[in-house]
Amino acid sequence: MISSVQLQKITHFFHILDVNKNQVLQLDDFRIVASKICDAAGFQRGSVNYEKIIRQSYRIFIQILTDVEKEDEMEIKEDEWIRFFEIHLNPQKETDDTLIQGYVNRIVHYIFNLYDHNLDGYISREEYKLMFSIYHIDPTTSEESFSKLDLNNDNKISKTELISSLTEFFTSSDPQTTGNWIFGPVKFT
Ligand SMILES: [Ca+2]
Ligand SMILES: [Ca+2]
Ligand SMILES: [Ca+2]
Repeated sequence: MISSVQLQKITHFFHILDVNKNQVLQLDDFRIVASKICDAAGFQRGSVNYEKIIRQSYRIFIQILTDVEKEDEMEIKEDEWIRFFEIHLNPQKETDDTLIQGYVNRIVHYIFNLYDHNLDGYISREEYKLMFSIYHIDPTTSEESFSKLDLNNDNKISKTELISSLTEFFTSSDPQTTGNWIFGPVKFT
C-alpha cells in the first residue's frame, strides 16, 4: 500500500493535470495547456514553435496513456491513475522501481520542454510562475514553492533539482518534505 500522504499528492497531481476539471484526463486537457503556453510565449497558431509545443504536450499525454495502459480508451479516470501509482510505488520487483524513476525523468524532461522558454536549461522564477498560472495553481504560492525546489539557492531550478523533488513527491510519506511543493502546496489531512 502507498501512504495517505502519497495518495493525497497523487490525487492532487491528477487534479492539476485535469485542467478542464471534468474529472478525466483526456487529450483536451493537454491541448488547453499547450495552447495557453503558446499564448503566453506569443507563438502564432501554425508557426513552428506553436506546432512544437502542441506536439510535445500531446506526446506527454500519449506517454501517460501508455504507462497506465489506457491507449485504447484515450482517457484516464482518477481511480485508474491511483491504481497505476499504487502498483509502481510499491515495487514487488526491481523493474517496477526502475519504471517509476523512468517516469520521473520523463515528466521532468517534459516540464523543461514546455516551460524552459529561454532554453537555458533551467526553470526561472518567471517560467515556474507561468506553470502555476497554466495549471490554475494558487499564484501566491509560487514563490514559496520555487524556493523549496531551488535546493542550492542559485535562483533557478536545474533538471537535477527537479528530478530530486519529483522523486520525493512520488515516493516520500513525509508531509513536510520540500519535494511535496512541486505543484503547489498540498493540504494534507
Ligand atoms: Ca479533463
Ligand atoms: Ca529557462
Ligand atoms: Ca538551483
